[in-house]
Amino acid sequence: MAWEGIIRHYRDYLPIITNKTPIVTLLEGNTPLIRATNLGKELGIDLFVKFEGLNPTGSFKDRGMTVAISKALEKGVKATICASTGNTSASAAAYSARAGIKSIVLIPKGYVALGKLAQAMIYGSIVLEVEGNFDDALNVVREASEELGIEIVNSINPYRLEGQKTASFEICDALGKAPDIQVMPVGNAGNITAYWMGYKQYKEAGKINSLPKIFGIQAKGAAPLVYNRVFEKPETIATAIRIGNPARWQEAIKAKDESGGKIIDVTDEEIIEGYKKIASKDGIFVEPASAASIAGLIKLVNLGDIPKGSLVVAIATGNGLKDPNTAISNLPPTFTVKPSIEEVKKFIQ
Ligand code: AN7
Repeated sequence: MAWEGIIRHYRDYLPIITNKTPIVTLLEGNTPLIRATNLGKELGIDLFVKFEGLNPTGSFKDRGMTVAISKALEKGVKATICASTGNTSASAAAYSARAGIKSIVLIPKGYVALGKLAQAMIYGSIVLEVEGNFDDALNVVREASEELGIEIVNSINPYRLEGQKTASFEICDALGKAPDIQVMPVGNAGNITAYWMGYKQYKEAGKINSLPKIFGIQAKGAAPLVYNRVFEKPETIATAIRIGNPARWQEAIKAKDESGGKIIDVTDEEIIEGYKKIASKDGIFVEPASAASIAGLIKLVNLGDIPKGSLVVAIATGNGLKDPNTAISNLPPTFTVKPSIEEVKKFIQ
């Protein structure tokens, strides 16, 4: 049967969806779980990458947005609002457009990848660039949503998590069991919360017998969960996770503790190394925040936190094409040649 999107496919696990819920979908989900043979071999583990960058707007946010916008439409909401480092705004804009609902997005001025900004604009959102960071924008959005009665579609909206948990179902369905270990980037901490909810629900339903250890990765300049303090001025090349005061703080700590995992940080240099490595070794182009997964994975293997031979899933949350500037500015320049075979030969050994 053709794929119908995460709501229809996992309807039995989404009790919040009723017969009255109008389903707003772009056929999100069903993303590939790619065996990263080359990097896995180098690290001595059985490594899979869940490529969430292949969702309709290029990130995992679409899973949560299909549910949040469907429920908003059911309620008769006229407008949605969100703060975003870029991917949430792209997804909110697309799904709101499809539902015929107005969307307003607040993004930190100068710190959103080009592709994401273009998305919010073309889907027809009102795009407000805030002179401040994500945390400042989220504070305004919370106030505006309350005062103006506009539906907030950040991951403090519980419907978002309901949709996002379906990624853990897909991983278990593809593997026929739960992985030993999952590694994922953490920003506002909605996704780690959602995955843990999903794994626990699948175990209760008897679909899996074990639960994975969850390892969350933050950028060193934006690592509130690692150092247990708010970062007033978060800074990292991975702008998607440039967040200093995550909304789902306690839930993220709970997911880590209950699963027996850890939350660690990686430097921007390590992120760029992981970014180049997963693309050049296994052909998977992810955005910098997602490369934090890879950087964290390498670090955890070196620290001995991931035993050799483990079945590991790294979550690649967003598509590399969203942020071409970061790729180009961190790679050696290309060569310009005359259109002659002699010139071309000079570059081929
Ligand atoms: C590619 O778009 O917060 O820990 O406003 O875009 O659930 O926040 C994005 C977050 C990881 C972190 N990878 O997930 C937003 C936003 C990518 C992301 C995260 C984000 P959360």
